[in-house]
Amino acid sequence: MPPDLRTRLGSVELPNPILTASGCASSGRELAQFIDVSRIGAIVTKSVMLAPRAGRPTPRMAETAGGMLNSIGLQGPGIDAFLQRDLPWLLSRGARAVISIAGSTVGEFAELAARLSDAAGVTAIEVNISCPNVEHRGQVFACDPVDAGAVIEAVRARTRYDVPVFAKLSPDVTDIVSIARACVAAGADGLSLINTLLGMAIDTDTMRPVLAGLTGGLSGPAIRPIAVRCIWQVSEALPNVPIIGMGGVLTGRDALELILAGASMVSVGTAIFHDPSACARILRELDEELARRGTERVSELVGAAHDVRAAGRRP
Ligand code: RRO
Repeated sequence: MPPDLRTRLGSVELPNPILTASGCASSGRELAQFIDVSRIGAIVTKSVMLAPRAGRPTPRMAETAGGMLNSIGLQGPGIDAFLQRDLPWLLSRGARAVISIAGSTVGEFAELAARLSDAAGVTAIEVNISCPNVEHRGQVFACDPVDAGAVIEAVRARTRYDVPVFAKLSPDVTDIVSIARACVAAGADGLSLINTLLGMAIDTDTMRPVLAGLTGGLSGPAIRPIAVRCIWQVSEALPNVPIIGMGGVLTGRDALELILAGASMVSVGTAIFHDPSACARILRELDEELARRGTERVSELVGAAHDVRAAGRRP
């Protein structure tokens, strides 16, 4: 028997745990020439805002050792065009659609949630709280437990009861568990861990910052140990809260590492840029990893690395 890859995204069941990571496959259309978008667990869209946005000036991507920096600046079509064009396309292809939303006020997040709740076919909402809060001196929502909780409470209140709400957290905090707890207390059905880390690169020939936006989000294999640590810490503190793990997953083995840390789903992001069929390949590789180990269900391995401590094999 092949391993059972079904997994739960809150109240919703997905056929397998491999998702795209927000921002790395737009709304899924670009991937359709490489993979069958209905075969992976879900497409997680680029964060949608209320209004269309051009994003930051270029250059806004840069390669780094073991990863890349981006400062896209929330480029996107806005919710109206998304609902008219992108969501229907995803549904017409049989894909499950997890919609990432971003706002600069609590009210904007709530309005986006309400607009999505009126639309059919939304599998879940991922709330990207790694945006500056214009009502709070531009401090990033995800870096403050009160601000983070306020967004999640507002989104949960405006989202249909049967649509799970996941909060996507930033690793750029002293204590990610306190932010996770605040989001869950505010009604998050699950957590997405982790967004990129703030980084910067300087061109030593021009002696100027590489990115026009100066700083950017670091992603790729360089950050995988940080993702594993964050997933581990949150899963240890909140073992019953579903986690979508992401951060530098390039192979099925990498996906398994995040699962063992406590993720029940794994998003693939930066890998897509050099291998557009990475999600399908990683799904196949994960299946092979489980089959080789004789694992019947992927759900058995979610957080399994924590059992090492319980068995007393580690302090
Ligand atoms: O658009 C971006 O520049 C961006 C976003 Br919203 C995010 O959440 N993470 C990231 O690395 N880039």
